[in-house]
Amino acid sequence: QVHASVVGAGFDIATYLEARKVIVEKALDESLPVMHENAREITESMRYSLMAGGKRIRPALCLAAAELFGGQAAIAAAMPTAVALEMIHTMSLIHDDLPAMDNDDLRRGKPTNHVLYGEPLAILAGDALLSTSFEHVAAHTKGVPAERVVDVLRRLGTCVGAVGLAGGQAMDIKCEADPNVSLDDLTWIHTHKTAALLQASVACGAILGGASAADVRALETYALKIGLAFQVADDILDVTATSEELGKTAGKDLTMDKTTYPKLLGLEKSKQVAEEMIADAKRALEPYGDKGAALAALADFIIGRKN
Ligand code: GRG
Repeated sequence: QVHASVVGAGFDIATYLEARKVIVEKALDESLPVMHENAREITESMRYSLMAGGKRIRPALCLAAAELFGGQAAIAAAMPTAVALEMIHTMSLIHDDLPAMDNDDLRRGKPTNHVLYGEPLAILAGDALLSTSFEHVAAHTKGVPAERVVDVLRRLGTCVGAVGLAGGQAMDIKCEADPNVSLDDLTWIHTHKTAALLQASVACGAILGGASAADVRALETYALKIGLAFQVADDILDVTATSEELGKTAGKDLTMDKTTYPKLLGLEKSKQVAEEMIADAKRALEPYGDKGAALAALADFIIGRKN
């Protein structure tokens, strides 16, 4: 039903995301002024990764959730949080690319932060982006009751911590090359490493738009499912992209030690699981009818994306 209403309304997700990207990138660009000459290099390093492209999915989720409950007016109220979410995401990517973690030289087709600025500055730029995210919400959120802003700050903190991004990454590292990783372990990693920030994105947007606690929970269910689907789709893409390149049936993830959904369930079953997760996500939006169109379209986009 929700899906049909999106299509029926001629909702074009690419146009929608591009329009959101424009207003989000303007806010991101304004969020990091050079505050002191001695801080020029670290600020440039932060800005380099923050402005290096990306789909801006987390801000889009946050703004869509805010608009669902608070209308157009809520977009301005949620923008500082949308910026903060992208700062947190960027921090996680900078740290994920470090030699101590994934040791990647390229991100979004560009040199990674530590390749350009050196490892010490990349670590510090990540730390500074994380702390600036909280500062940005506290300093710039306008027209929202203080207890809602505190709730947002608490949720941002939780989603980065030991039962969020950091914990998910720690478990991922622990499970790397472990041949006995279970589907439950994998789901725990995906839930914390990926879904937690997506859940915080919609929950914070909803809270800033004036949503009730029950509405926030419904949107968290939606975001958990799209986060899990996102990760399964990613694993599938890894396999299929490599298969096409190599002209073989088995891709790199099926031959590597790392446990993935396709490795545990096979490609077809994994595709089915991802589709079921997206259906579950959209089911959580059913109470909102046409108003949930943007979030429903974002769910489809996540599983259908090609990059
Ligand atoms: C330092 C406190 C602290 C935490 C960081 C490194 C780390 C701990 C966590 C890693 C988190 C991570 C890299 C998760 C993967 C998330 C993911 C799905 C990234 C891809 O997101 P997209 O597709 O990327 O939205 P773009 O490029 O579009 O922004």
